[in-house]
Amino acid sequence: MKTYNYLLNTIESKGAAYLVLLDPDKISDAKLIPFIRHCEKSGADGFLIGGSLLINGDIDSFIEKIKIESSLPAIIFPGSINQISSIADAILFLSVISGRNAEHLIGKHVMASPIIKRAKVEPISTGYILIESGVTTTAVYMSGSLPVPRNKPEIAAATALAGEYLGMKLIYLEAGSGAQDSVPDEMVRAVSEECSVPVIVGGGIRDPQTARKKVENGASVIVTGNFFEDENNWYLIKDFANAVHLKLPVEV
Ligand code: 1GP
Repeated sequence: MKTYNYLLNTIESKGAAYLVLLDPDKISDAKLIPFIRHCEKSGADGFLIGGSLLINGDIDSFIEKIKIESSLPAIIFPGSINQISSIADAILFLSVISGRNAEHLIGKHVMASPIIKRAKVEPISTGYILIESGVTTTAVYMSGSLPVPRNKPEIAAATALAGEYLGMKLIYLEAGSGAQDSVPDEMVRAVSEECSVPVIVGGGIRDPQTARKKVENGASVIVTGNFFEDENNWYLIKDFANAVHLKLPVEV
């Protein structure tokens, strides 16, 4: 529970947590170290690590490099069961509860659980809810399931509550990496009001104002990925962290 408690404490003390997604297929070795340093000194609260395919390299050495550079938690955000590593601090144990595909509700979990146990990596049970976002995202395609229509906040809220009642510790509202439209504020609010576990919001968040709006509507964790694949945007990490940390004075 160490990493989960760290997230809860961060949410409590800062108002919300800011996690940066690192996809091993999308960041070169040369950029990884400077990016990690930049994120840490700019106020990010941790890293999510994962990708839909993981074609390049192995996840152990990728996470090892992160752990050498940073004391922030490295949390696996798995795209498949080959993304489990004993070097990580935790793994989001994702169930795609917006879908009705048994493989992503329980099937993969049966195969992954013994590996996670042997790796001694902390599993954090997470209800993963895919939200329609204007285009077919990789997450929707790979999960083989339909996303929640973006104009149906009540369906997202009922789905999240079901996840909470099933014992999930986090709810992740996912518009999909590189989504055209982020999760609607109204939906973030409906879900946050309905559940008592922290709500993560990610996908298509490309500016600090949008991140702030999600937090003001009840999001407890904000995730960005795609936007920082362009090095020219790195200088904005601090602005994202400031926008997410509702309870902290703005750092310059
Ligand atoms: C994807 O929620 C994350 O799983 C981040 O999305 O890459 O669009 O920021 P972006």
